[in-house]
Amino acid sequence: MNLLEITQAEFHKNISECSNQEIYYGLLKMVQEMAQQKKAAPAKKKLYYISAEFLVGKLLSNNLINLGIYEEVKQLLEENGKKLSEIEELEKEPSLGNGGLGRLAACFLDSIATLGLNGDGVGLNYHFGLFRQVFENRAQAAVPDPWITDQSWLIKTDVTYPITFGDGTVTARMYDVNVTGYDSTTNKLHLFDVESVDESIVKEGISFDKEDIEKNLTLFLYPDDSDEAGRLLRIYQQYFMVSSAARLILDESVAKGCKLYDLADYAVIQINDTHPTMVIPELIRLLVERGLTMDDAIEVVSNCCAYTNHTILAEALEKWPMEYLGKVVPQLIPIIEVLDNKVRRKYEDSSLYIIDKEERVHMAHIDIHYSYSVNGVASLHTDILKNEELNGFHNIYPEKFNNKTNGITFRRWLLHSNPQLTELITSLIGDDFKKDAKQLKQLLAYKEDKVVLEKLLAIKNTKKRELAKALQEKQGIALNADSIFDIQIKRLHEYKRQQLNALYVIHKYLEIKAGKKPTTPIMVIFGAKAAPAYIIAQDIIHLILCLQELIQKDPEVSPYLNVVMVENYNVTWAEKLIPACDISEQISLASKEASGTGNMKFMLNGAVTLGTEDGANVEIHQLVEDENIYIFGESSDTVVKRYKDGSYNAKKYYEENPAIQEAVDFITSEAVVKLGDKVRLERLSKELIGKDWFMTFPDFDEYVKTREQAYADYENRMEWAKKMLVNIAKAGYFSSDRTIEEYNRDIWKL
Ligand code: 26Q
Repeated sequence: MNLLEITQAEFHKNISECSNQEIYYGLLKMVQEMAQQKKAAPAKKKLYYISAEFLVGKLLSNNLINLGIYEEVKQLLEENGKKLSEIEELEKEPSLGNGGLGRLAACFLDSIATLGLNGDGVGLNYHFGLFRQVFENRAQAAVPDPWITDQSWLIKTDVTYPITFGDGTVTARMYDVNVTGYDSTTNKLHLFDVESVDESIVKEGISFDKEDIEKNLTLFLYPDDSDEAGRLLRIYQQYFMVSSAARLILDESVAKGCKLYDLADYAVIQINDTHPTMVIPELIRLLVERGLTMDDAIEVVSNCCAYTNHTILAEALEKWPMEYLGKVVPQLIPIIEVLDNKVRRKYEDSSLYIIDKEERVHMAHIDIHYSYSVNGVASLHTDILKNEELNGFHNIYPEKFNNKTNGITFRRWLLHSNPQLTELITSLIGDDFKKDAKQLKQLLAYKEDKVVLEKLLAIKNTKKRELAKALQEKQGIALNADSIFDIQIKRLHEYKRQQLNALYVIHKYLEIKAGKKPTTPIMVIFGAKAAPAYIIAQDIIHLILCLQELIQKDPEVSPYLNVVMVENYNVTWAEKLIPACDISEQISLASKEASGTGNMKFMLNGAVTLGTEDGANVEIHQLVEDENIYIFGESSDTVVKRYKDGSYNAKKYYEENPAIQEAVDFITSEAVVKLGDKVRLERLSKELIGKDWFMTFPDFDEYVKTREQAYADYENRMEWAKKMLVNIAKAGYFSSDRTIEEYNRDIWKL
């Protein structure tokens, strides 16, 4: 049915008579029908991309684009006096992810469907996604963010499984979300849920009774793991997810005629970080239950599974105490012991064991021993895995290790978020780039074309004004759209070093106070949520919010420098922020950011990167070359060495570098303390001087210098526009279509 037929059948109204809500419902229904009709024909071998997070973002526009009817629908609505952009506003964003890993999974689903590959996502149907962030008293407060409404993208299925834990059984039900490919077929995202979840158990903020599993299992995207109940709940969630997935995989494979011995001909499982690792022992358990010997089951499963590592941060590597696993999933204990024993019999090196001396299970070790592929997510990251973090494993399984540099879907991060740029590109090189991102290279032919460069600048200007308007409407903040937009948006984490950016802001503030004024005003924009239990991260948000207010109220400084922290940064905000950006802050401590994917989205939209040689920045640097990127900071080798020999001494930098001292002292100065919370500010300053675990001080001088150079270069608008153009032209490599082609070529072989 077309939209008019739907509105007539459902509401007995013509389109022009419908409310926006009714039109949203009509479009949802229409899209679901069209998507269903494009379901791919079942192929023998299928990919199951299991992930605890799928940060899909709003789906309406994306689906309209992928189904090829965006323009048509937009026009139809206009003819009826309606605006698609206003209807989009009504959709709730499903925030079923924390950040990069979850958004990557969503980009991958788009590319898998676009390439027509037979592959579905499998995850959890959290009733509340990542918390909604509100600022109260210049600090972050977290409130639940329900996203499931009567009219949602979820389709309830008849598929149910009983899932048994140490203390009882729950019923898992599968819900499906259609994943439309661009000008291609439709795949599925399967989200499992328990029917007994009770949203009313949420008390203040996002706290809730963590004991009552039946009521809370899929209530929240994993809660912080700072207490035992929270950690146990996470194990419940993980097992619930992978046990459901394992049954689905076996059911679908057997239905296609699979004899369990040749499961690997029917199913490949991509394990997205260690969160789904229990799928390995669980599948082994189910195969043994169905008659395979333990040894055969282990071999079959190992030939089905591939593991992606997304981090080298020690604190993020999951290690579950045997005691916890024994409580939640006692049925897996004997299997994990067999897996560990096999390793012990073969290797003397205890760093390779699955169960350590303290009786903790190293989830990544299960993955590495019992998968056929282990990949990192950018070339530097994979090198660090091979040569440092997982070196012992690389020595015994060199053939398993491979790199798959991350990518992003251009449908959301260009076509949807920047239609103006999309149109300009199309007018210059046609529209093949939408499916073949390499074609963007053709833009290099326009590097000296003044008319094109002027147009690029004009589009950037438009996107800045659109962002300013949105921030005015949603947060009551007035931006000067003629400023340089310098943006850092990503999870708040010390290794990402928002604190370094904040120290720069202080430095600049003091400079302006002393009479040194920038030529073009600078607008520093932050967007970041911090884990509720991560105190220092909360303190950094507090500092930024204090600086925002301090500067805003200072007429000497605010004409030249401003700081804005976007409230509740999410995918929807990212779609508005990225196209408006001039300078993309990618300033992690070298070696710590596995890849980053925001860096790619910014580049694609004509922002120039200011960054360290970390993650995929390294590859961006190689592609755009020195004159189109601003690189600073110590190398990952130096950083790794500093950690190894424990030679870093923050206090020494603080004492010996007056610029650092001045900036750090300002955090606890009267001007800031008057606005803020003394306890928080003093804790942050003490943390920096006494520890600075992510080594901001050694990079400070060079960061300031490089940032100044970028601002100076910005003044030559034509030269800057060339940098923008080169960045856009070279972004093709970072299409997730390329990444997925490589996964398929090297790992999945669908
Ligand atoms: C672990 C244990 C207990 C509770 C939570 C967690 C946990 C949760 C989320 C550990 C890690 C995550 C998310 C990690 C993540 O988003 N990593 C990012 O992945 C991106 C995609 O590969 C990379 O681009 C980023 O560099 C990386 O930080």
